[in-house]
Amino acid sequence: MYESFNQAPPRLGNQYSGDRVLCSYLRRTLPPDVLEQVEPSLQEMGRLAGGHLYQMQLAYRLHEPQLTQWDAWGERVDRIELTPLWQEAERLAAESGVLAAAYEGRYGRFARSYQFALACLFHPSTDIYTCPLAMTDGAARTLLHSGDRALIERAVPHLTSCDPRQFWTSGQWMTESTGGSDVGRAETLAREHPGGRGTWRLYGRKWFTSAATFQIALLLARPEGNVSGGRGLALFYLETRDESGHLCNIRINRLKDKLGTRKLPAAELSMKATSAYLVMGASNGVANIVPMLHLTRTWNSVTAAAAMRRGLALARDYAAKRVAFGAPLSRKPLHVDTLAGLQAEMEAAFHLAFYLVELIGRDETGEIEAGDSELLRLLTSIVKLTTGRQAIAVASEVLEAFGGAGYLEDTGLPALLRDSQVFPIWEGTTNVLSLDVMRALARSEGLVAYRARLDACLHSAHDAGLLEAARVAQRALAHAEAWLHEVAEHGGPGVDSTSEAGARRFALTLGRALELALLIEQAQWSIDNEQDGRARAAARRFARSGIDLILDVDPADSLALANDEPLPAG
Ligand code: MFK
Repeated sequence: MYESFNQAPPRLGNQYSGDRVLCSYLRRTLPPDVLEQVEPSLQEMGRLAGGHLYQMQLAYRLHEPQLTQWDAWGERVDRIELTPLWQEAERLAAESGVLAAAYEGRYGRFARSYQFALACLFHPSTDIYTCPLAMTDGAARTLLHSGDRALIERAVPHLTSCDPRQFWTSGQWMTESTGGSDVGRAETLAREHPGGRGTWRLYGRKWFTSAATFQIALLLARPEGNVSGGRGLALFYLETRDESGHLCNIRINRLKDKLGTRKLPAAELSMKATSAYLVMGASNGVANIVPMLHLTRTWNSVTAAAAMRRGLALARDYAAKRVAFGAPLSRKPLHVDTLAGLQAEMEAAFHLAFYLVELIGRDETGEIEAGDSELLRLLTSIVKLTTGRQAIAVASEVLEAFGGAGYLEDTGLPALLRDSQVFPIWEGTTNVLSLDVMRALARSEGLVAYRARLDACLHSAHDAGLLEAARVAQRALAHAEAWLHEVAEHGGPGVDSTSEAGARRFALTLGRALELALLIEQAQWSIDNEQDGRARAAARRFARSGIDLILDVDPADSLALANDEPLPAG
């Protein structure tokens, strides 16, 4: 029988040692003794990510979590069966210390860089098991920040345990059907339990929670009689299950039927007289959950970069082996040009996300200056919104780089795009975070520290091949500052309709300009210390990829276009 041609599929090698960007960044930023100590575990995670875990991902592609609500005899059970890869990831996450690395205090301010390097390797091969890890990290940090000794002693050792039998994950329950963004409209009611020694009873429905594998949750509810809005909400802690593993007065209504992240059992659930404890008082819940949001948004940023990196690793391997029109794609100028643009986006996103991680490391060890604290608050939103948009653009192009194979489910490739679509949506949409940036700037000097950091990166560059790229970053920031000055003059402090309409372009410009500056800093270091020009190539390419996105837009045009309202031609 005639044997037709079969294309060899893309393969992955060790995802740590094969990652020039991550390895070079860690060589630049970690003290050599720290790098020496952490490298074996990064090698091991890289080996698993490119091997066993990736193979499982492909083998169990069709498995999805199953919710069983009733047993055969009519008992409500709400049992979730996880996919085989999630079961494996749960064990591996604990044993390899993807969370514990940030809490065991071994590497001081570098602990966060190590932790997120592990997460970067772990994420693309574990079907978004990083969702419960992000929530758990956020919960541990929020509880530690609360200073509530009883809750800290009860929960934090579990949340940061390396023993899978002791390890707990946390949920984050904020979103209700009244709003995923306007959280202050939440309807969940809290009643103090008379004689209950500080226990409360919660009543309500959470429309979208993180992975329903949690042993605890941090959530928002409104103590009876409190004012409306975010100030009237309070932050609560609850344990979801009793000793025998049954949910306590919580019903899982359904698992959410999502576009992507389908292995992640995100749930809608109802609470009826569910026991909970206040964290940090009976009001200001939105403000009190902010430490959790900051960490989950950081996870979002790092994993967006990691997802881009995975897509590129596959596309690059494929380009080397796929022959079309007489040559491998890796030798075709237009294909090369396309992949080069994607690589530059990914490297930019990586350095921005890891700069945020560095700031967190310094903040948690008390080694941060006041200006950088304000920068950290500002950047959390900027980095999340910038990397989220990049992840979708890169994933979409990666699929196209495979031609028709990128559109076929059994290659495993379409999931890259579906899973990336979530990055700009959950944990704050691009627009909501852009408005957060405007609010933060109205109250703080974050932009001063931002400029100082950008200038420091650019001043480090002396290679002639980087100077034009440095000028692009400078010009973008100058334009952003001028725009901010103009809208402040026009509308006063705070967010008015002009600044609101332009907030997204402004925030993305700040994100992309700092990405470019950080890339230039890395490039200069890599030229000086590794005699490697690839980061410089990334900086030069990224500088030509639309850094300054600020435009003059007529609001009347926007109203006419968005709402199809009449617009006189005169
Ligand atoms: C791999 C990663 C996996 C991730 C998996 C996720 C699965 C889970 C699915 C979800 O749960 S997604 C839902 C996530 N939801 C959000 O992220 C909420 C998005 N909305 C916002 O962020 C709104 O801006 C916000 C809810 C905060 C607005 O609410 P309010 O009630 O209008 O609050 P307001 O007045 O802006 O802020 C209240 C206080 O919090 C203020 O402080 P003060 O009371 O001291 O004045 C604010 O300054 C402070 N605050 C708000 N945002 C802050 C902040 N402080 C610091 N940083 C921020 N970002």
